[in-house]
Amino acid sequence: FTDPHCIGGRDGVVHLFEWKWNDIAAECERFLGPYGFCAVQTSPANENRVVTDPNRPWWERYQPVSYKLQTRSGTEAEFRSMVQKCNAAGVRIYVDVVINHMTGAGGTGHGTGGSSYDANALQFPGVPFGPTDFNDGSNCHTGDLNIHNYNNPEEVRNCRLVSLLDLKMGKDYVRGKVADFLNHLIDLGVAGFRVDAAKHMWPADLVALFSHVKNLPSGGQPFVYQEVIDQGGEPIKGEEYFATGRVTNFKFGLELAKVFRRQNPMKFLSNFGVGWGMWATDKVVNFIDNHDNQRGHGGGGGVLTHWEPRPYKVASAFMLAHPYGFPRVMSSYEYNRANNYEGPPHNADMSIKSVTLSGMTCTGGWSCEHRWRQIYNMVAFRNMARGTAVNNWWSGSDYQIAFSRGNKAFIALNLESHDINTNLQTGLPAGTYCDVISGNYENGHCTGKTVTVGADGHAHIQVCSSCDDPMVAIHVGAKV
Ligand code: AAO
Repeated sequence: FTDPHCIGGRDGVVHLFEWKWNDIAAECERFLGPYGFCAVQTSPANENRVVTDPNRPWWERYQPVSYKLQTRSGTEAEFRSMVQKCNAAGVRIYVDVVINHMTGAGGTGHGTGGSSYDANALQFPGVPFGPTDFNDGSNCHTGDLNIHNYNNPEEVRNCRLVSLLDLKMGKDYVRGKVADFLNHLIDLGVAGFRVDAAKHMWPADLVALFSHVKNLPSGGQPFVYQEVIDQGGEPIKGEEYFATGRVTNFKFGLELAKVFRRQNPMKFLSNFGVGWGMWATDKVVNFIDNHDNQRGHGGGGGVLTHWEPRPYKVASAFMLAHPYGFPRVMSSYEYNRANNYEGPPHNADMSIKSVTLSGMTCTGGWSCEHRWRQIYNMVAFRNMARGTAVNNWWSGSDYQIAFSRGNKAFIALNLESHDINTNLQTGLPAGTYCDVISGNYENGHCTGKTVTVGADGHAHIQVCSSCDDPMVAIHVGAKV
């Protein structure tokens, strides 16, 4: 479950949060394939509750009504076509699967696919699930059936997360319905799953569930990364979930936010990864921010986001330059930060707006961090450096570092108030390289600065201190 099934030496996934399937298909063909992204994480694909108060918040998609593939992102036919087009472009699809629960308690209504639900009577005829398919007072002892105490693992797994009706994953019938859903996605060509709220399910139940999930048509188990918020300080540990895949590494973004906000010296990154008390490289999915913590949900606060572009780009470049773990790039939309429930850019009828482009950048309220040059060029850097270690580590002062990835790539980062202006070992073969932070490498030419590496691998490295992007990055795929 830990193999991301990347095609052709790619590495890393972009979360196209709330994008429509047709837009993702187009993005795979016109951008993600050509620019070397391994995969897309989609928003939940199955039918969810239509929430009207507040009006169509992003979080309605975390309240399943059935496993029909019909949401504001599109129909099953559109989903199928997206997966086919992305696979053909060499880009894998991982789906965010919400399998711990159904809707919030209370109320009746319908879902995005037209199925009815009755959250008072615990009836979800679109699956169907009924009252005996949910945890209740027999194994959740909090009185109101909600989770209050994260220090009690039984409560976290048997009671309701923010009142969401908690499925009895210990029951064969429930596991069967969920396995059918996951197998259907695999039949459509999906290569992996982000398992929402995995912390709220028993690890043994997930083992039992995934024993019913088929292998990919191309061979091997699907890629599975489980959302377990473990920042230390609670009894539930991420490593309890390694039997069924990787775990989302929430320490990663918090630690890098401290470093790139100059609260912890960058030079200490020399042993970043396992040396910082984080899990093994093949057990983690890393990210600077996610759709929750960028807006204060799910352990929010503290992380860097696109709202702070300068340190965010530096942190993202470091994540992509460093070999530790499997990276996830967040691709956001703009929202009123006082209303963190705001859904994606939408039309008057509340349907999601298509992503629009102006040159390389997105318009119409879509932030598209993955189309920022400093980020997509570092995806290419990472692909080129694949399989190499950190070498030639250098730190000039607390907030100036540089390192190479074997003899394939080299990066220097500067958060001091004075420039880096020195001769450094890059590890690279002699030649002139394009700095992919300040420009693009196009048809053998560089639109930005260049760096000349001598026969001994040394180069004069200058990294500005007061500029927008205080870094320089070169790799063997961009030699002029
Ligand atoms: C909505 C409404 C609710 C309503 C509910 C039902 O907002 O008021 O009761 O509907 O009607 C999303 C939204 C929710 C939304 C939900 C359903 O975020 O607001 O509820 O959809 O529409 C926990 C879980 C984690 C979860 C996270 C949000 O463990 O799994 O809460 N994330 C996922 C998704 C998320 C989604 C769901 C799950 C549900 O990514 O988008 O919810 O499908 C501690 C615990 C964490 C816990 C947080 C909760 O974190 O450790 O496990 O996350 O608390 O805040 C420090 C600590 C850190 C701690 C944190 C607390 O940082 O180090 O450990 O403080 O802030």
